[in-house]
Amino acid sequence: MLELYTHPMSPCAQKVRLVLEEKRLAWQAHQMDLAQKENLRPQYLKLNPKGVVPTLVHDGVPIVESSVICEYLEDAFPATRLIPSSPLEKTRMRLWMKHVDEKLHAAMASL
Ligand SMILES: N[C@@H](CCC(=O)N[C@@H](CS)C(=O)NCC(=O)O)C(=O)O
Repeated sequence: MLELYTHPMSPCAQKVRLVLEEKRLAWQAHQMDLAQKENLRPQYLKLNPKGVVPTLVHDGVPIVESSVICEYLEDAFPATRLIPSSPLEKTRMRLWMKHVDEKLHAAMASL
């Protein structure tokens, strides 16, 4: 069972939702109310000590950090491959991941 703690405006969570959908996996969403600081409640901090979304819970085991979650999904569900096999293409994919983590996410936070 795959559960995702998410928020509609979170680019990090959106990245994981895209991977789940591209791989056509069944998953359950837990919409977090960030405005009400639901992410800082002790129950959620047990899953994600930084108190941020997304958090993926796979068969009861929490996995944090959006890029790490995406790579986990690729390893755990290899039937639909999203990471290219060519070393050069893989490098380009990693640069895009880095760009989202370091630039896009920061820009969205400013907005
Ligand atoms: N490096 C983390 C960043 C996660 C992050 O900062 N998430 C934001 C939403 S995009 C969040 O939950 N912020 C908490 C808040 O706004 O209170 C990841 O990629 O998962």
